[in-house]
Amino acid sequence: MDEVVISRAITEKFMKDFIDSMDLDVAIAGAGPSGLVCAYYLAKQGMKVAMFERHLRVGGGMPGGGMMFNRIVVQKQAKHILDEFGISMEHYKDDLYVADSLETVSTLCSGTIKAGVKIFNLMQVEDVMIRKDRITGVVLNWSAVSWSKLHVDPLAARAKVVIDATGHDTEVCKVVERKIGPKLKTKTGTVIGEKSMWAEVGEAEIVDNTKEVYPGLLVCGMAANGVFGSPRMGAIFGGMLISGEKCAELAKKIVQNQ
Ligand code: 48H
Repeated sequence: MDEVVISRAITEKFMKDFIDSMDLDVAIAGAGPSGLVCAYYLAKQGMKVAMFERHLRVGGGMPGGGMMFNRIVVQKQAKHILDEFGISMEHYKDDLYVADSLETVSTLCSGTIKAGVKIFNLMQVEDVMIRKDRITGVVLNWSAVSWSKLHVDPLAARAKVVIDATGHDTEVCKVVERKIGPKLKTKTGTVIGEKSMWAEVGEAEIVDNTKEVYPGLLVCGMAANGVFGSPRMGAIFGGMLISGEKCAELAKKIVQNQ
């Protein structure tokens, strides 16, 4: 057992995947539940997809369940997505089911990677590339660079479609707004910002809000409600899963029409 062989194995295999991910069909910023579901459905349909996640672990806000009680609620309309991954759930009441948030995140992550998606953790999207009024890729850096407040220039990956799945922060949309002004396809042209908690409305509107917000840039999950100014919904996750599924459909059509 040679430590240098182990080191070479890790470096070579990582670099191969990273270099290969510099030309993508779809780049996804954020590996929370909506992004993972979106990536999975895209990869299942033959798209070349990579995800860039700022934190050490994937899953975004899901592992914490509701106020650190690690269970999530999912409504019947999203049950088929948990079934697709083989995630267990228990019927609670009416059209509501309860699942273990850790089982859900780990199974979504495993299914997504097995479907062919490359996930790069500890890497963040800090900017985008724009050509002729279209988003054409993501600008990447190690999260540790910004955490340590270092000045280190980034690298880039080209993508036919970029998806902002950064959750409450709506980071990719905010960077686009900052760089080109109020040109997003929202009422104001800007990121409107999420409204206070109202589960029923938040869950209903998230599906409509999942769409192209600028040529080549789609928004899914909590970021969709943040960008278009809809309410948050607390620890019900069906909307996130359905938004990811819808976003995959939209992204696939855009890739195929290019
Ligand atoms: C790379 C980034 C960057 C960046 C952020 O927050 P998430 O879990 O997002 P969703 O939309 O899949 O799920 C939302 C859900 O977890 C939630 O918060 C709900 C339902 N809230 C309701 C309420 O009322 O509060 O995941 C987003 C991920 C995170 O892992 C971030 O670390 C990551 O995106 N991220 N990754 N580059 N610039 N910004």
